[in-house]
Amino acid sequence: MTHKEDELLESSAERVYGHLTETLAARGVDVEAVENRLRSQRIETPSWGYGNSGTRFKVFPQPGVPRDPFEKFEDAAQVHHLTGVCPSVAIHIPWDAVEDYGELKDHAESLGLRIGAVNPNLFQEVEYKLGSVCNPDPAVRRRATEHLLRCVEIGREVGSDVLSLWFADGTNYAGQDSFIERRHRMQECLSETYQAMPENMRMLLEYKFFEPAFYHTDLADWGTALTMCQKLGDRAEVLVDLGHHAQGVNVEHIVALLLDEDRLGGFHFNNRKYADDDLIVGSVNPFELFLIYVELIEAEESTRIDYMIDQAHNIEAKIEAMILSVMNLQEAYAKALLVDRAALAEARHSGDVLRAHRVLLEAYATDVRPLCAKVREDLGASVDPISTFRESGYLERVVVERKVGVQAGWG
Ligand code: RM4
Ligand code: MN
Ligand code: MN
Repeated sequence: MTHKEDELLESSAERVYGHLTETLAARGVDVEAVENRLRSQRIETPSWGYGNSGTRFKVFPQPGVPRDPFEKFEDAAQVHHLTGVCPSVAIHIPWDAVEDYGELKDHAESLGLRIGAVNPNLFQEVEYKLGSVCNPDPAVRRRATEHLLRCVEIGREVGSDVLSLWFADGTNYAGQDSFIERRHRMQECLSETYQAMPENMRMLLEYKFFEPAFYHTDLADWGTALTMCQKLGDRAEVLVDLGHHAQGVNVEHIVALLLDEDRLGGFHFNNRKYADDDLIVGSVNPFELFLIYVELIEAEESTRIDYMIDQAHNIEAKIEAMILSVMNLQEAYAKALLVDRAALAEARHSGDVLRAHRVLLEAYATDVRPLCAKVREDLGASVDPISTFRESGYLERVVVERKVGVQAGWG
């Protein structure tokens, strides 16, 4: 692009932004406050989203995929650099197991990142065929608990204050095991883990209604996760993964209920069409994402919520998919911040169904992209992150650098 074209583009972007902020101000929106909230938005990306993944039929390796956790952090640093809001990265153990966690921590910091949630992996050992913390064999439960305790330690070593747990535990056939005995076994293992956590650490419990188990899952829904958290203590909270519900479940309602119980700990953002598809967030149902943020807007000022992405990019370019997910989260959040709360409350109280609904539609229909671009620019990131990434030559460079060796991933 020539200098002149560049200037023209810039001035037209400024005009679009100016027009939007004027319209918003006329609607009574405090644009400065909205921009402040957008600048302080934080989204954690998952180390495993940078590695190879696939379906149960095939893993398609991609050129340039990281070979170890250190390289995953390098890719994550690109996402942070271009979006400005992703300074932390979740790790999965043993997928990200290293000899020296201090070294991984230093590496993250040298890239302007920090290590976020530690996710123990309790579903890939042969011993876990009948479950991990719910397994009928006490020796297997011991092994699972030791891994959980080790992950608490790793959290301490890397300066993380979140232990994020998802269990594949469940049964495949009616009669296979006792629901209640399994629940008690889980409670015992988790209490021991909870007791071992340092004071500042929180335990997030993630539910999922099926898969890999087909008959019942021990933590199947928000209720099973919530009651377990209540037994464990205040620092145990529920994590909502957008892909972990049956079709048609109202996720924003669950979000509101957990907020009201003061037990919403965090999110695994992604999107799905059918099951736990782990697709780019906002790619299937952006309206649901917006409605979730509508519930969060007021509550998030007084409670800590960890916003994390949990995706598997099987056929799409991984770093770009992560960037697009973050941009979609910025837009959903921005739109939710535009909701006229006073008008909504008034419409609700006067029983004006359509008016209340239209207040939401008004915000949702606003094209907030110029606002998000401006916020990214303010943060020293990119107004157009995917194009900037494509132009940077990063991928071409790592494709060459990472040619030799084994790529990280599962399968
Ligand atoms: C599960 C769940 C967990 C994730 C694993 C890899 O379905 O979403 O959060 O760690 O997949
Ligand atoms: Mn998840
Ligand atoms: Mn999942």
